[in-house]
Amino acid sequence: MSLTNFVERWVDEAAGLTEPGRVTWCDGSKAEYERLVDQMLGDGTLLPLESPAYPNCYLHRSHPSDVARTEQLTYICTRSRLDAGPTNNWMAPDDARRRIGGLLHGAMRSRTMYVVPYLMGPPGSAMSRVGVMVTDSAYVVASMHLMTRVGGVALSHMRSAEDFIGGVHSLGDLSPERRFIAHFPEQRLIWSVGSGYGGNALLGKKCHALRIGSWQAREEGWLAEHMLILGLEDPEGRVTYLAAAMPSASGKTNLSMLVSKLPGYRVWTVGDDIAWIHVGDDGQLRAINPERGFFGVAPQTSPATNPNAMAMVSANTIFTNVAVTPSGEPWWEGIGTEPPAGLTDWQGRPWASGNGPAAHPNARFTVPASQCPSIAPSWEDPQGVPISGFIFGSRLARVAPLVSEAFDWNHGVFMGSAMGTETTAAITGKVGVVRRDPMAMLPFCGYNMADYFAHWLRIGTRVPRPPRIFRVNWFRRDGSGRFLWPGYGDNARVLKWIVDRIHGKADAAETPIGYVPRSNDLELDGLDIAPERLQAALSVERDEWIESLHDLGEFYRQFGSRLPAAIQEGLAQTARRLTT
Ligand code: GTP
Ligand code: SPV
Ligand code: MN
Repeated sequence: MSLTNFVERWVDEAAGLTEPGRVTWCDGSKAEYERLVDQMLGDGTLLPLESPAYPNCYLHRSHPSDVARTEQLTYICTRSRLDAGPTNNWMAPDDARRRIGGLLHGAMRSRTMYVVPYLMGPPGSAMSRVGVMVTDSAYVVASMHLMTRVGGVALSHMRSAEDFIGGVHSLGDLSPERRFIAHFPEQRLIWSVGSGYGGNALLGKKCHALRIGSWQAREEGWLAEHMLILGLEDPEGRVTYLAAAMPSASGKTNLSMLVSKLPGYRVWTVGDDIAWIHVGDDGQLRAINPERGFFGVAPQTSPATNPNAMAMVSANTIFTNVAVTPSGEPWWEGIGTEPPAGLTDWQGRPWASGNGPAAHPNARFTVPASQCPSIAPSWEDPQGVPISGFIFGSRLARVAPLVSEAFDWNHGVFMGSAMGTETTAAITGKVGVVRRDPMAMLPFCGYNMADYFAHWLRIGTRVPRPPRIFRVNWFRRDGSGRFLWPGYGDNARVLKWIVDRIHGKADAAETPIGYVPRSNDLELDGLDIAPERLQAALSVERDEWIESLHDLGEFYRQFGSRLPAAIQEGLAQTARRLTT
């Protein structure tokens, strides 16, 4: 049987379950994208943005209850509950097949089922992987066109008949009551019903590239991470590549394409959300971006905070849940202009001050990565780019300093595992609640997080000179709630310190939590910041840290004996350093 026959048989099974009126195979062509857009303009799924400043740009308004990822409805369905671990929702595969199968059964009656073969990763890369998803949403198909490589290119990268992840997606009735995002890593299968929202519905992204991907990565000895990839070019023209994990809506897109406020430094973008990282033959870690587009947060994106993003979303972009001006331009809070008279909000209502935000706080843009002015020449290199440093960043008003460096690999893995963060609008639920989010993977690790820590520790033993590991926090605040650090383009100053540490050129103070720069270890030329504010951003407060370790101990306890000794030891050592 040929490779495609096997895919066809799987698609037939999906059709047997969902009973579509029609089946359409997608080829990923421009003509196909245009047909989908025309059809969606016809049925109101997309609205045109009439402004000539935004050619080929469209607005999609989602169902008002379908605006973000729903972690409480996201499941890992493994035979053994322990393999999903205590931080994931778990459902037995048979139960899932019954409950979710019931919702998918006949879900596409009289609708079109689109078959979308997609490639995650650059063509020609041994690190790239194939998925085949079926969906009854034209918006999902068009978004997959922008975010992945769709069509024959996918099927031609299958290494064997069963070398693909299957995904079944249906909008269902969009009710959160009948919504599930289920992963069957043992069957290489994803079932998603009841949501059209990005991370729930574009199955190549979080479901495949992170949850199933992390499972495969552990089996095959690589890493699938919620990380941006960037190259920092220094004044000598040397480019140093870094990968940075940060929780949802916490600065990856911004950092990956920042325009440096430091003369002579330049950031090159390889990816903004996901990194697949392999140990190369030369013992060096090499990373690819499995995606080919950006699904980025719109609010607070402006010519001042992220000029590259503003430039890239001015054509061929699908906006979701933004507001729209009377002249047909997208608008959101923090875009840099006052809300114009006659603004229409994200739900299509006339906006008035006092009505809440005009754009949904998790409004997004979907755009081809190739349109980013800072896209790295190496971004589709089949060999990936060499990674010299890892950054773990989160959103914390207190405790974590602007930047610190781990003492060594194991200490860095401990540091990542200990990360806490304030929740954001990228997930439904309460915003601003501090929770543990190890390596920004809490919602995305497809297996037991304790085993994930062990996997990270093991990777460190396989590379002769493991990358340095850093922790950043752009979000520390003063007593009145103002950010201490200006962030955005000034984060280049922190990147410079990180890269200088890697190349042995920058100084730091040794503290109980790692190496932390003193004010004069950072390049501050041209920065207008009060010395005491910078001091506060860099400070390590013993009492705050000791308090945070209690909570961390609680978090670790749920893993029982599966928690690696080196992680427990990291906690014990930090406590000792803080109290002596
Ligand atoms: P996902 O796509 O959800 O994974 O998010 P992301 O990590 O790519 O987040 P993104 O870069 O889009 O950041 C979203 C939010 O963080 C926006 O509100 C930004 O304005 C804010 N943000 C990003 N960088 C900084 C910074 O350096 N300082 C401050 N204060 N806010 C920042
Ligand atoms: C995130 O929430 O981390 C995102 C957006 O990158 S989504 O793809 O919707 O998950
Ligand atoms: Mn993300």
